[in-house]
Amino acid sequence: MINHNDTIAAVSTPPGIGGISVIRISGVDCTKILEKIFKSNLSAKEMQSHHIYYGKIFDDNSLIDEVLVSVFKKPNSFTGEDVLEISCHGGSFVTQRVLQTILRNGARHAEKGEFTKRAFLNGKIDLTEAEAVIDLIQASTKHSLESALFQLEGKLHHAIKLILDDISTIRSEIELDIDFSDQGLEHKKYEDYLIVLKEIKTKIGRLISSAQEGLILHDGYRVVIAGPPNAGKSSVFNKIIENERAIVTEIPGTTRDYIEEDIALEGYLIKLFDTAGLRERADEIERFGIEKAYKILKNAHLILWIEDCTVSRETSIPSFEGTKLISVMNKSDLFRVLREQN
Ligand SMILES: Nc1nc2c(ncn2[C@@H]2O[C@H](COP(=O)(O)OP(=O)(O)OP(=O)(O)O)[C@@H](O)[C@H]2O)c(=O)[nH]1
Ligand SMILES: [Mg+2]
Repeated sequence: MINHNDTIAAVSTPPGIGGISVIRISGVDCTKILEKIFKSNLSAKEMQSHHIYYGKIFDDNSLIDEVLVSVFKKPNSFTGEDVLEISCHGGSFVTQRVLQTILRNGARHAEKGEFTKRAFLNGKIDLTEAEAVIDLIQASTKHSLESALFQLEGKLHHAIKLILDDISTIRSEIELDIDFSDQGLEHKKYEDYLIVLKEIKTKIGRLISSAQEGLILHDGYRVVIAGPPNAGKSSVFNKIIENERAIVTEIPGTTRDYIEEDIALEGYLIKLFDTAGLRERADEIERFGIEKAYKILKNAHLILWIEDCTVSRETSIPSFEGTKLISVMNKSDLFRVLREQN
């Protein structure tokens, strides 16, 4: 279990060679740790919230780096706890040495998303914002990033709140009507309530369909390459990902288990699958692969159905409701050769 009374630290800038790296520390021991490792004009206790201090980080007596420390005292910080942000010189060696010094002097390495979790637990951000910040940290493509930012701005939260307000208003009106029904007061007609309720239902429907789009942005668009054995599925897969990831041979039934690769296409995350060739007669191992292929196909957004155009179709094309399908006739070069021979 995570202990929220301790002090956590982590590098909060992306890895790599940058000009500056920022290490964030949050928790009760911020001042104590700073006293031990940081030398400046003022002592750590004298430093004020929302001020930046120049000084040097020492590990015992050896100088590691000249840094700037931003101080945020609780509750006016991102996590709601005492927070320090140490800007040190970029480059992973120096940054890691500063971080190791902080960890040796009383902090624990933060788990992924733990600063955000603390901010949520201390009431600094709501749950949708917390999820969005974690998505933002992990966003792998431009569109996922935009979707995370959209959520972060609280638009989802706002849309849900408006619907809840509508429901609460109509509920009070109905309750009032019931309570004072015997007093001859004018009240809304049944049909009027129905109109408002239908509007609420439409708004909820719109939110649900936008969630589907959000899911694709978040988890990726699932494109599954399928078709009969030896049609050239793995060749197409390798071509798309520009890597010889899947084994290609002239033996039908080469691909047994499915293979998955993530690619970015115009900012969208695409999850591309290569699957075992589908056929009736198959050995036991191949049959396992075919079963798995059908499971993957059921959850596909798009099926790329690959066939060898020189052989007649034996396997029927699977169809799943809501799944798009593009049929590809492969080995067209062989077809040309055959035509020329005849
Ligand atoms: N001439 C020609 N050969 C191709 C083409 N595409 C694939 N091949 C060959 O067809 C054979 C089968 O290709 P794969 O990509 O392994 O086919 P697959 O559909 O993944 O096969 P399984 O995994 O066994 O189901 C290999 O020898 C490929 O080199 C093509 O467009 N033209
Ligand atoms: Mg294959």
